[in-house]
Amino acid sequence: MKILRIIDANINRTGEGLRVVEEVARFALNHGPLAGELKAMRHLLTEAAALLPGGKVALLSARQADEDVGADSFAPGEKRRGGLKDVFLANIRRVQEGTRVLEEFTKPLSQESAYKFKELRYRAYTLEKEMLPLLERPGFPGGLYLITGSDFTKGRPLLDVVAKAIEGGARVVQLREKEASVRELLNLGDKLRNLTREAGVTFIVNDRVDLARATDADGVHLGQDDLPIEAAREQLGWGKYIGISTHNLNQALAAQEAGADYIGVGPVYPTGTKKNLDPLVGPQLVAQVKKSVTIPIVAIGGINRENVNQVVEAGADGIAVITAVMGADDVVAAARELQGLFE
Ligand code: TZP
Ligand code: MG
Repeated sequence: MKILRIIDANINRTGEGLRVVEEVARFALNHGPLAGELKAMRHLLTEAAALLPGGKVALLSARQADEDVGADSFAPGEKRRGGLKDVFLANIRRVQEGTRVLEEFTKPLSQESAYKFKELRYRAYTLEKEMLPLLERPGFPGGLYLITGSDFTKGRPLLDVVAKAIEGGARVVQLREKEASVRELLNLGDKLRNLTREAGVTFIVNDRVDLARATDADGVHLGQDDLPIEAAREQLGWGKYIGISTHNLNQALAAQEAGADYIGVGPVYPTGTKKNLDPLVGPQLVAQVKKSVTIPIVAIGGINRENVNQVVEAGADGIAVITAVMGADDVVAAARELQGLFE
């Protein structure tokens, strides 16, 4: 009876911890895959409990919550829980401790059940490792997102132009040089990494996860035919940003579901800088996607000072441009004007 009481209390503790962490994953991080894993863990907890002799009924009859001598005592720090991260840590800890207690006390009653509690504990460790970096890093920055393009600088050195764009307020810089070799990209990437790091600007590598890792970029930007988000995530972990280009609502929804940190939506307008351009989507798709996803959306394709207001009105959180900044006569002023729309 005493053992059943311990088991009952710890099933509750574990289930409540899982539920709190699930709410963080779902509503604070908008994170489909992690929320799904937490839901699956709650089911496993229920399954493990049902395997115990007497099942739920026996556990309930052992419950004496009103006589719990520990009910009024707060653990140190319990009243001073700060942000989401603290809530997360306290509750994932609760799950780990609860499942350890369950494993120990159910062993003599049901090996099978004890084994499931053990599995849950290990899944809680993995989850902690994956979810913590997400709570520690800020959300993807909105505003001006500059994409490099050495051919569009009007003959000026690329690094000078990028430095000027940063001076004008660009929040993100993406390395994208379609004609360059991997060795050239690595070289340029290292330089851009230094420049952006010093300025506190986010650095993203286009297409290639290996280069994102090699340059210690903040993330990667994928196309629909590149490595899938899940595979890129395996390589980069949750501490890095993964963005993906989308050209319709279904792709946008799938990207969010797969755990993308932001999505590109486009091409909004005609552009001369991309070969094999997908069909134009107009600001309409930006507005439609904005209504349907919660992750940041970055509009792309032919955006300039004349049409930018339309995409801002459509709800874009950021704008990704090549020509409007790389090719501007006054790069600082061009960047300042575009970034100014988001401040
Ligand atoms: N993807 C869709 S359009 C585009 C890319 C990379 C190019 C955007 O360049 P610009 O000069 O801002 O139109
Ligand atoms: Mg690409």
